[in-house]
Amino acid sequence: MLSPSALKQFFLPGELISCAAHGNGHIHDSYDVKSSKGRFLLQRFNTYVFPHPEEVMDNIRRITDYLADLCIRSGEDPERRVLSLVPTLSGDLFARDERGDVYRMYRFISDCLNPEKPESVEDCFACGQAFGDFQYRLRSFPVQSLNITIPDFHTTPKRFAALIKAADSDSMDRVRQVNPELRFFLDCEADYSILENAHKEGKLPLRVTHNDAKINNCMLDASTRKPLCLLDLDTVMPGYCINDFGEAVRTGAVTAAEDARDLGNVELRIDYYRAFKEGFLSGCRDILTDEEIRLLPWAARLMALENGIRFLTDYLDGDKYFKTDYPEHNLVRARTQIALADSMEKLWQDL
Ligand code: GN1
Ligand code: MG
Repeated sequence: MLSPSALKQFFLPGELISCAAHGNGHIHDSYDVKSSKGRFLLQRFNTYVFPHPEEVMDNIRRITDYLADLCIRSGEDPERRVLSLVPTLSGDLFARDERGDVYRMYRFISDCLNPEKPESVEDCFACGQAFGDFQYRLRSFPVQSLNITIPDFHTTPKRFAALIKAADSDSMDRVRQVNPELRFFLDCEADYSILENAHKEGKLPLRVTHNDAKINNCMLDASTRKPLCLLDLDTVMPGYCINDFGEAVRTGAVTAAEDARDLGNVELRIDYYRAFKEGFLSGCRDILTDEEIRLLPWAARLMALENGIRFLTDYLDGDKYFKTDYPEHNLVRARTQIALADSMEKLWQDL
C-alpha cells in the first residue's frame, strides 16, 4: 500500500492528477503518477532485497549523471536517453514515510515502449544493441568505485549453495515436491563455475554491468523501435557483462513467459538468439575480449540455470524474495527455467 505521505515528499512538478499501481516487477511496488506537468514513476523500494538504499541510489545517481553528460557532449537528448531521478523537497534521492518505507521517483520518458516480448528479430537486435551500447558508453567508468549492493549477485556457485542450504533446512516442508527439480540442478553443478573460473584465469574482466538485463528493462522509441534507454539500474555493479547478454536472451529469445505452465512451449528461438547476439556485439563495438565472445552461449545458459535456482530456493524458503501471485508461482518459474536450459542444451551446436 502506498503511504499518502510518500508522494508529498517529492518535488513533483505541477498539480497531482492521478496515482495508480503500475508494472509487474518482482521486487518493488511501482506507481504511475500523473501531474499537470508530466508523468512520473514512484516506487516503494524493497529493503529486504536491497538493505542499503543509499548505496543503490548513489550508484544510480553516478551512472545516470555520467551517461547524461555523455549525451550532452554528443548532442543527444539526455531526457530521452537516460533515466532521471526526481529529488525530494529536501534534495535527497529517496524519502522515508512514517513507517520507515523507502520511496524514490523517476521521470517517465515519453513516446517509448518497453516490450515484454520482442515482436520481431529487429526488436531483439535493438535490445541486444541497447545493452551492448551501455557497455560501450561505460567502458571508462571507474568500475571499482561502484557500491556492491547485493554481494555475489551473479555468482552462480553461491546461488547453488544457497539452494542446497534451503533444501537441507526445508523450513516449509516443500522438498518432497521438488525432487526432480533438485536433481536437475545437482546434475548441472559442474557448469556453475565456468564464468568464475574464466575470471580467476584473468580472461573475464569485471565491467560496469546492468545485471538485470530483462528485455522489459529496455526502452525503445515508440515509432522507430530503436533503442533509447535502459531501465531498472538498481543492480548496476561490477560484473561480467556477458551476463547482460544472457539475461536478455533468457527473457527475450524464448517462446513462452517466465512463468508459463505449459513446458512443451518453452523453447529458445534461435533466430532471436542470433539477433540479440548481433545487436549486443554491435552495441559493444570492439571492447569485448575473445573469451567474452566465446562465452556468450554459456552466459545465456547460466542465466536460465541461475534464475531457476533462485526461484526454487525462494520456493523452499517460503517465497520471501520474489513477489508471487499464487503459492506455487516460484516453483512454476523454476520449471520454466529448467525447460529453457534444456532447450538451450539441445540447440548448443547452433549457439
Ligand atoms: C527480479 O524485479 P525484476 O523483474 O526487475 C530480480 C532479477 C531476476 C528477475 C527474475 C534485484 O527482477 O535478478 O532475474 O526478478 N531482481 C533482483 O524475473 O533480484
Ligand atoms: Mg529489477
